[in-house]
Amino acid sequence: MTDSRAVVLFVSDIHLSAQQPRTAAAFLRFLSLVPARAGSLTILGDLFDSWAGDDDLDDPFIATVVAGLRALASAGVTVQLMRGNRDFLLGEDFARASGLSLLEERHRIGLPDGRPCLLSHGDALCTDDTAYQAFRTMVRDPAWQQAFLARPLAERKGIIAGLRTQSEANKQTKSMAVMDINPQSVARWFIDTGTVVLIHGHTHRPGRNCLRLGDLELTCERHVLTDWDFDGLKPRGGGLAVDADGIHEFSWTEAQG
Ligand code: LP5
Ligand code: MN
Repeated sequence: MTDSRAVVLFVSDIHLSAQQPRTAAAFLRFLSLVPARAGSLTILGDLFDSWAGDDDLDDPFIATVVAGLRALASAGVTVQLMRGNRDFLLGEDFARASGLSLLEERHRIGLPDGRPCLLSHGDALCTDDTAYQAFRTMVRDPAWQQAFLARPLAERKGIIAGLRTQSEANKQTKSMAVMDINPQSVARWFIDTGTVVLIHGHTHRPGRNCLRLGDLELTCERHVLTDWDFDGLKPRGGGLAVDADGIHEFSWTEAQG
């Protein structure tokens, strides 16, 4: 049997917000049980439904999440977090308060079974969604972020609420194919980084896909993480547990413990 400390867990797209209390409760319960099951937890983006800036750390809901993460670090679990398209403004103050380290987009690791693996939120691979990519380029610019963060917190939250509504409306007009990752972009990343496994979230289409890189006669694996939602009609949550035996999907239920 694998030593639980050797297990690495991956989750993403929990979309935590005070307006989704069941999802938050299920995720906090999950966090409290991680120390008994794994030595490390990596969150691949969109932990929060949106993030207006680290000056929101006093918010009572956010403080509860920070305390849940901090307890993991105190129990000796290594916690890492990559920013997603909803919470790319998460910064060092949040990381320090939560006892975790922030990962850059396209983070390369060695899996416990020895294979080189790339971690990503996944939105950067949706290259057919040109409207989103233009928006992404704008908001990932450090000067733009500095100017945005200089606005009052309440004003930022208002802008983000408007954008969320707009984003949901935009998605009704885009095809599923446009909003999925582009296979050529994935192949490019595998070649550029010398990896053979990719783990990402964002698309909310969990599963394992194989990609054959013809020139290299190599089959690469892409694993997509599920999103979490215990407030809607289709309760769901989970992720991947990786150990020396390989990559295993796990699902989480509200009653689990
Ligand atoms: O998030 P989701 O799943 O709904 O859809 C994403 C893409 N949308 C987004 C936008 C976020 O949902 C909005 C919240 C982000 C919080 C950011 C914090 C601070 C930034 C504030 C910026 C003003 O990521 C969606 C994709 C979908 O994934 C699938 O991949 O399609 O993309 C869009 O909907 C973007 C549109 O296509 C383009 C929008 C252009 C709007 C420009 C307004 C600029 C306003 C500037 C104000 C200062
Ligand atoms: Mn996302």
